[in-house]
Amino acid sequence: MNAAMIVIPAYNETATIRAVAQRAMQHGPVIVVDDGSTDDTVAQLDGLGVTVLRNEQNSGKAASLWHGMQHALSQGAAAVISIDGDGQHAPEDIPRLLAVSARLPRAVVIAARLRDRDSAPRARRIANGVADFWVSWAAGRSVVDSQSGFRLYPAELLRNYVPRLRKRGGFVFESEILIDAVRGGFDCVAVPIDTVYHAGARPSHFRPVADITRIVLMVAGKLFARGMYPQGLWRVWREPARIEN
Ligand SMILES: Nc1nc2c(ncn2[C@@H]2O[C@H](COP(=O)(O)OP(=O)(O)O)[C@@H](O)[C@H]2O)c(=O)[nH]1
Ligand SMILES: [Mg+2]
Repeated sequence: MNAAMIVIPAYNETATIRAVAQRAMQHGPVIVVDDGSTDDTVAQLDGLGVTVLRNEQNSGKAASLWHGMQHALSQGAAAVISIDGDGQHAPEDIPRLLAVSARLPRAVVIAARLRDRDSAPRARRIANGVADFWVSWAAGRSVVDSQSGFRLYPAELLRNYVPRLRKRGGFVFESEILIDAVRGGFDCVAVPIDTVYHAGARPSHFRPVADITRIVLMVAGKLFARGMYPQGLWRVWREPARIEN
């Protein structure tokens, strides 16, 4: 198979996973990675015809994503699209990511929550802004919405990538791979999408202070190793982010 495959990490997403998977299936083969859910997330997928991979124990978002990505590569995927299982991303935007990727095959395409940004909680907006600044600096490229879990990764990037997976830093991987991608000669571009925060949704697994601290420490390590990489900061300041529509 030579198409894009869709990976959905899921940890206790009973309420939303079936609809998200069903909508995503309209746009490509779907792999759901159940991360030791203690609810009936897996049962929700019965009869749908999606691939379900399971981690016996909760291993964190990064390990789950990586598991799903490896499976997609083993099936010959040309690209992997990751999308969250909680309904905050619209699978109907997948064709827009694919269209940008067709034009820019060596780019990570981030579905960036640029529309209706004010609907995100203030703490999250601040945390995301901090993460974007540091990730951009270390990448030497303006990255928008570095914390979006909805992206397209070229298979070529993933095939040669050696991730550092940390259980407690489950959200660090998605920042680190952006920096490593740009350093490895890939571009990083954004496609604007809506910001969705449902009233009554389950609480986020992302802890703004703890998770952003982990991300900043990872980035700081990379900057130190590169003599603080002042050219990176200079490039970010000179060149605006690349936003594709
Ligand atoms: N596999 C796995 N997925 C997780 C874990 N924590 C969060 N996720 C998934 O990652 C996505 C984003 O998590 P979420 O809590 O919604 O973070 P937010 O959208 O950034 O506030 C969702 O699809 C979750 O199901 C985890 O420990 N393991
Ligand atoms: Mg979410």
